[in-house]
Amino acid sequence: MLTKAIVRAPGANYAEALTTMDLGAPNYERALRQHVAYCWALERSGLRLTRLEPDERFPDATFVEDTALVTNREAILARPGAASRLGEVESISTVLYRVFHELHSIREPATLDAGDVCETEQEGKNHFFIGISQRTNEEGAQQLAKWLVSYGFTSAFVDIRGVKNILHLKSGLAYLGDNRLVVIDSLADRNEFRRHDLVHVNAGEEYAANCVRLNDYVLVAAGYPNFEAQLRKLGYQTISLEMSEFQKKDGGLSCLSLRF
Ligand code: CIR
Repeated sequence: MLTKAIVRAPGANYAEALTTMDLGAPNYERALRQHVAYCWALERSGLRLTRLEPDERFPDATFVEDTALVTNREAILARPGAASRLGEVESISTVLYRVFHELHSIREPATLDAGDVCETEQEGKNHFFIGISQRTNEEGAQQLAKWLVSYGFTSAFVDIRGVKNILHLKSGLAYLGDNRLVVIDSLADRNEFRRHDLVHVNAGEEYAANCVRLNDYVLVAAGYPNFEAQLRKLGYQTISLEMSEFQKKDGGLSCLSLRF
């Protein structure tokens, strides 16, 4: 059961956030409205929110997920692979210190964006897929795996450097619970996922793969009716949310919160 989330609304200079997309400049007012709806969905799913102030020193700071990995034992501070995002970790650590006695950190020369980490279960135990990407290097994946072992968890690496159109592992992968992994076609044949039941995302709906299971609900991006219908058929209650202004900056539903 998830009970808490940390969120941060985008700042006025959100348009300066990093992107690999060619979808135009975000509309700030619309981004704020979409963020309000997102927060409402988290609350409806039973989470109590810690809302951080927008931070204009870091135009990407609304994507709080990348700054830390929070597990049900301990939290690990990430070390973002984009230099402009490194400073985002400090304010998140202040909040997490209030909850966890001890925080571990990914250390230089390692880099790790927590958007590259997908928590699942395997044989009843916490199991983590760690993406090696443009943002997370091998050293980062290895440092994280060591911390996870020390908590009694297992992990596997998934190299996504050759996969087009995804920034992070979770841009193309999500865990629904019930041993089910949502996966885009270009990741579906990875050996690492063989023990899971795969829910395939249709071609053209890849953005929808970044969905978030929260207690009794699954948050999905609006505009992907086939995928949403597929989830409903599997018995999930969905909440669909407009995400256009975050998609313009490579962001998805999971990126906008840290949930625990
Ligand atoms: C970035 O390039 O870092 C941000 N514009 C997007 C981060 C998305 N985060 C995520 O997928 N966890």
